[in-house]
Amino acid sequence: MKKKLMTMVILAMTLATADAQNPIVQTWYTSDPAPMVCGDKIYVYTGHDEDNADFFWMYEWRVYSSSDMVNWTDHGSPLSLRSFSWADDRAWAAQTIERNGKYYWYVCAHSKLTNGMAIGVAVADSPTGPFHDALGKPLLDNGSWDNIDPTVFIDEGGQAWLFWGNPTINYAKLNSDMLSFDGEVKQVNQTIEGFGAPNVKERQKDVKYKDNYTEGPWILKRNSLCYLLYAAGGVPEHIAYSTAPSFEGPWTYRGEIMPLEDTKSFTNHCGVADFKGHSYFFYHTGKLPGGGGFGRSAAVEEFTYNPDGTFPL
Ligand code: FUB
Repeated sequence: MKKKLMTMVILAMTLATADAQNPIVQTWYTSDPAPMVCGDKIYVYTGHDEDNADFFWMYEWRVYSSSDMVNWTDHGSPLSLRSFSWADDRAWAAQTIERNGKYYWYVCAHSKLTNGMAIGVAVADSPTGPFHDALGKPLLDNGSWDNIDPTVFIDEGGQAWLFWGNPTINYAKLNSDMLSFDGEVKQVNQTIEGFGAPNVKERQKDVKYKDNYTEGPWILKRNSLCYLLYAAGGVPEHIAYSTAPSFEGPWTYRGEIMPLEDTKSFTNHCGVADFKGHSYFFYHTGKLPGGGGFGRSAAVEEFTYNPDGTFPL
């Protein structure tokens, strides 16, 4: 976040959560944090970077919860590559959502069926599991390497939306079973107005665009406004966002939420949640001792939306 906001946020954190520390978990590397509020707790679903890794060789996902944003309970790893018979590598970014008392954990992993990245979904009766592969096969597996970083949101009409992709932005409506698509998978047309740069294939080498979508989308809807937050700028990544009147667009580029800073990680990945009357922005850094670009850890800052719904700059 920009300096002014950081100062404000640090002050707010000092006043509101005097003992909060970043990274929020200091015993494991916890990448790609995805918050979910359930009852009086906030859960954070993360990836798990291996110690001393030289790539994103990742094998499991983990869950943490808190009642006060200060103390975090480790619920272990209720989901791993072993949970998916079709997956053999790269347990990358994921997100969990509740519907009708069931918890759906959308993941991406390397598919041994197609040798691409695929999206799968696990289900449980509790936010901490046990989770199992809900379909026994991927939800989407077409051999593409773009199928990473699923993000999910259920709007006020009960429509569930799934977005994902690097460097394309793809989306589909989910049926109310949360296990199948309602209609076809669509691709967002990236434009300068919508995302700071056109679709990758249309970008010109000599042009300096004001921004560009890279990966790690996070969708939400608040006061009738749809938000798409994302890692941007290639590597190193910062976090930017776009808004639209509907998840089908048209999208308007809104600028950076978390500009580049020395996070010691060349990737970033965000998630946002409102919890007990406060808004929180989750991201990851490589700042845990021994960490770095392949040893990332979840962190969080409190923020306040501007009156018009934009993020503070
Ligand atoms: O954690 C592996 C990959 O790194 C994620 O899928 C991306 O969003 C980036 O954070």
